[in-house]
Formats: sequence, C-alpha cells, structure tokens
Amino acid sequence: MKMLTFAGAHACGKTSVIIKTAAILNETGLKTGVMKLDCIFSDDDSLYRAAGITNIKMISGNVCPDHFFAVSVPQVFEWGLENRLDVLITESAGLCGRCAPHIRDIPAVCVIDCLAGISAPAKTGPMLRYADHIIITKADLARPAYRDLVCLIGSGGLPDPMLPIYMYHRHGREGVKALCRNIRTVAGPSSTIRYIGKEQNPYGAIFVMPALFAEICRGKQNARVILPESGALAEPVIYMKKAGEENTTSRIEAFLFSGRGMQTASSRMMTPADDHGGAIPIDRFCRTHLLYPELETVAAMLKMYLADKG
Ligand SMILES: Nc1nc2c(ncn2[C@@H]2O[C@H](COP(=O)(O)OP(=O)(O)O)[C@@H](O)[C@H]2O)c(=O)[nH]1
Ligand SMILES: [Mg+2]
Repeated sequence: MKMLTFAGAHACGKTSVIIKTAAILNETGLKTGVMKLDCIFSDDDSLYRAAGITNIKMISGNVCPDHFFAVSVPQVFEWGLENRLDVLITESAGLCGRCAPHIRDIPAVCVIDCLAGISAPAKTGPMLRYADHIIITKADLARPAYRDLVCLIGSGGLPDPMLPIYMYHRHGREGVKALCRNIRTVAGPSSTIRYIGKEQNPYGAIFVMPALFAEICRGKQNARVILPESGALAEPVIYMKKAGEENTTSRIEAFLFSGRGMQTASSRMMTPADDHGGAIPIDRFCRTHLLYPELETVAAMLKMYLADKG
C-alpha cells in the first residue's frame, strides 16, 4: 500500500482534488481510500461516500490535529491494510501551522487556493515547505487578466524577468535554461535597442527587455518582437538622459507618451517613469501581488544560467 498526505488551509480545495485524484486512481485499478482528519467538525466523509470512495473520519477535538495525526498514523495505516487499499490518502487542514501533517519519505501534497492572498504561501509554513507537490485551486475564479499571474517589479543587475517568468510558467526550468542559452550577455535596454537587428550585434539572439522598450524595436528590420500574451505584467520603465544627448531618447519618449504607449502600459500594468516622476500610476493590484518567491527562483536561475555563458 502506498500512502500520500494532503494538506492545506480550510476550504482550499483538498477534498475536491482528492475526489478527482481517487477517481483516476480507482479507474486505473488502484483501490484508493481516504482518511480525513479535522479538529471540530467535517462532513467530508459524506462527500467521499457519495463519490464511492472508502474513507474514515477522525476528529482530534481538543488535541492539536498534527500531533493527533502523528500518534494515529499506525492506526490509520492498519485501517488502510484492513480495507485492502492500494493507495491511502490522508487529508488534514494542518490546523496547527507550526508543524505539518506530512511524513518523511511519504509523498506530500499541499493544496493552495490561488485567491488566498499573496502572503498565503508564507503563512502556510511547513505544510508547503515540506510538500513534494503543490496544487493550486480556484484559478477559474481569478480574473482572466491575472491568470498565471506575473506581476513583477524588475530587479537590478538582471534582465527584465518578464519573459523568463513566462517561460518558467510554461516550460519550467528547461525553458529558462534554453532562453538563457540564447542570451549570451545582459545589457541595459537602451544598449540592446541599439544592437537589435545589426550584424555587429555583440549580444545574443534573444533580448529580454521591458515591453515598452521592446515596442520600440518593432519597427526594426530583422527583429521579431514577442510579448508574453497571458498574465498581467508589471514593469516600471525607467530611462535616463545623458547630458548633451537628450535627443537619443526622443523616440522612446514619443512612443511612451503616445496614445499607443500609454495604452500598452496600462493594459500590461506598467508605468513609464521618466526622471520627472511617473506618468501613469501603476495599478494598485500589482503592488499587492508581487510574486516574490517566483521572482527569486527565476532570478536565481538567470544568474546561474547566464553566468555559464556557454
Ligand atoms: N470554483 C472553484 N471552486 C473550488 C475549487 N476547488 C474547490 N472549490 C470549492 O471550494 C469549496 C471548498 O472545497 P473543499 O474541497 O471542500 O476544500 P477543503 O476544505 O480544503 O477540503 C467547495 O465549495 C468546492 O466546491 C476550484 O478549483 N474552483
Ligand atoms: Mg475537505
């Protein structure tokens, strides 16, 4: 008998995911049963029963549910064997929060409601930290514009992480690696604009830059501009003018403050900010939806893969 532990906050969707998982496992001939543990009350047993899933419910009452679970595991395991289960799934809200209802060497799943707020991962603690698999639920309820949400403020010393994040979402680590192979070095947006489509281009085949700068390159021969299509993007566009070379930014400015530029900026949640202060206020939503962990992950990948310029 194999065992899997499922954990996640109240009403995040654990039972819903387990019912679907068990149905698939049962279809493939693996008899799957569920042990549901709660603290005060649960009617999940009736949901499992209605779905035809063998289950047992435990209520920890006054005892911390994670400790209750830790001491009950042998009994739960015994129940699974008695019921001749091939797969035993345990469901717990992990109410304690300090510990996790996961067991070393047993695959652990954490379910997260994508509407739970930006600080939910941090609050979820060890349930999430020790998980082998993370399932995100309720994406269907998120505003379509923010699905696969990518809201970022760029970080210094790295290319705009917008496209890498998009690659990561779609193709995982390999996607970011492949992208980095095509970016041999990293230069500021203003230098990359200068070299795009030129034979003496000292940089790579692909440039990653803020979307608004990329727009400037649309007019260039031999340059194909691809903007991530899904997800909301936030990237402040900052440009500086060198004394005596003010005219070099005129094309950028003309675009930034043209109707099309403003529209691109607001639809993608960006703010062009010149040295006189911002021109379009950034959408408040983006300020509260910075995906720091993802930015850190991708930024670490960029640093690693771009350092290895091969
Ligand atoms: N729209 C939507 N509702 C969901 C999703 N997952 C769960 N729910 C609903 O959220 C509520 C709580 O789900 P449940 O599986 O009981 O959560 P649990 O307490 O973590 O076991 C139920 O009404 C579900 O139908 C989802 O992906 N989309
Ligand atoms: Mg449940």
